[in-house]
Amino acid sequence: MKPLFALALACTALAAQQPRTIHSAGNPILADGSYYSADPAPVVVGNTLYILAGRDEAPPDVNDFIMNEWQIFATDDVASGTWRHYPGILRPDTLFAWAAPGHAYAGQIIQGPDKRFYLYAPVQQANSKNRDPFAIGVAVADSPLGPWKDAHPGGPIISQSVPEVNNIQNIDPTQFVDDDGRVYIYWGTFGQLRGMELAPDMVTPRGPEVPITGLTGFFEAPWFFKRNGTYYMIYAGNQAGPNSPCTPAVYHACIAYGTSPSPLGPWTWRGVILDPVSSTTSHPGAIEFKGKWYLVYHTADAAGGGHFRRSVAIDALQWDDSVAPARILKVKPTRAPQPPAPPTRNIAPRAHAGASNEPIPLQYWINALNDGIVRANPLPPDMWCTWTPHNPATQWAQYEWDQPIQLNGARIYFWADHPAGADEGVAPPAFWKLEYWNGQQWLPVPHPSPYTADLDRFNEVRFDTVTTSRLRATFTASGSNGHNAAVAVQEWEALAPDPHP
Ligand code: FUB
Repeated sequence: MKPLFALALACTALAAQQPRTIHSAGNPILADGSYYSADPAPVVVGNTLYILAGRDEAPPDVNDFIMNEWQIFATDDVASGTWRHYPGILRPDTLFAWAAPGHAYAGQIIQGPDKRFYLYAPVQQANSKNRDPFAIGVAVADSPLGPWKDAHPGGPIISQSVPEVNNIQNIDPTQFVDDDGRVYIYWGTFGQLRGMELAPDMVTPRGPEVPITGLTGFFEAPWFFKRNGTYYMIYAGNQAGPNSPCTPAVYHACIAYGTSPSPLGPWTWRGVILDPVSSTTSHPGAIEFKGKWYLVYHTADAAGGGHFRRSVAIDALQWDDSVAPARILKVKPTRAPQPPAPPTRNIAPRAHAGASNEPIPLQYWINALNDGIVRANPLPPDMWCTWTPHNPATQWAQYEWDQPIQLNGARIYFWADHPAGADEGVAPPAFWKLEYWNGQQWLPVPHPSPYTADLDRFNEVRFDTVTTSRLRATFTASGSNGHNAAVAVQEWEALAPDPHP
């Protein structure tokens, strides 16, 4: 496309189409999988709450952010569940003449001192000479629904080369106009958070880029606001560990927050306000609307959802004003009522899972064993795995129930990135066996059917009924000459003789 024509197209800017009405029964707001939504950013205008969101378009078996456009949800009454949905209102390459298509990542709309609306949008710069082409552009409109036009047509206001040279990925912007009219922007990911003052024109950088520290475990997705004179930054954190208040597995994120007495710090970490959600990424926005505070975030909970097929949710956010600064209470995530689960023989979800390789390497998650989820394209926290640079010849995983239960079968869904027989990476085990605890010792399950270790299906073993409170699966690693592959299990079902509700 000729540059002039592209510029004209961008400046024509887009106004939202007629919305469709959504009657939401609860979270996610749009739950039928018809249109996924991620990275919610709320803004209140008069009687309306608008939520800007990206759109996830990745097929179920693709582990990547395929995000070509933004959308808006709007409501005048959160409790009513009635939302107006404006799908596909904006695309990076129609918004900014200098932007490449795709990568419509997490943006935010705020109202400027001139009462106009400014959209800060992380996009990729076409023809960028930077090592990382992500950049933050600004568009302006008289309504959150547009029509939008580039507020800084010369290019992005932030990239790896403007206004300063930096080496971070310049995404996830959040902005704020303070009571004194001063304007601030914060942005960053992969543990790097920057802050900077902007001029009241909302686009001209006014200060140096300041690294923001003190926000324990900061990973990405900052959201900045002020309440009763205190500055709050909520964000996706990923300090991981078995005893971490944030997340057991490094791929997951909690939403944590910190406070500061001034816009650019110093920041004090204050705690976790949302436990890890069903998608590996978590992304917050907080806002007061009609006297109530809300947290918006995304999950993988919609029909057909996944880590790259996320959907926006909204829940009440509550404050403890008895302390100073006021504390944000932990948000209780809610879901639309679900149909009752059908009776099942699988009683593994009632067990506590343990393994020989505890503490489990932080990229994996022991609770993936019995979470009932098998994904077409799992990420590390979707499985329990034994991988280390030097894999031992045997490892085990174990279930323990509070009460004795009866079992007569088990099913395991393995994951591998190397074929059977490999002596490196993750491969199906050469052999595995089941044992149960009889109160004194481990005994082989009686009369087991043949053990298999195929991929892409459950491997089921049937055995004579035992009464026990512990079941153990021991895996003999694939390998040769003292070199072993690791074992990974996405799901391990423990089967009772009869289905239970
Ligand atoms: O949607 C793409 C990325 O995922 C966002 O930039 C991050 O905050 C995470 O939500």
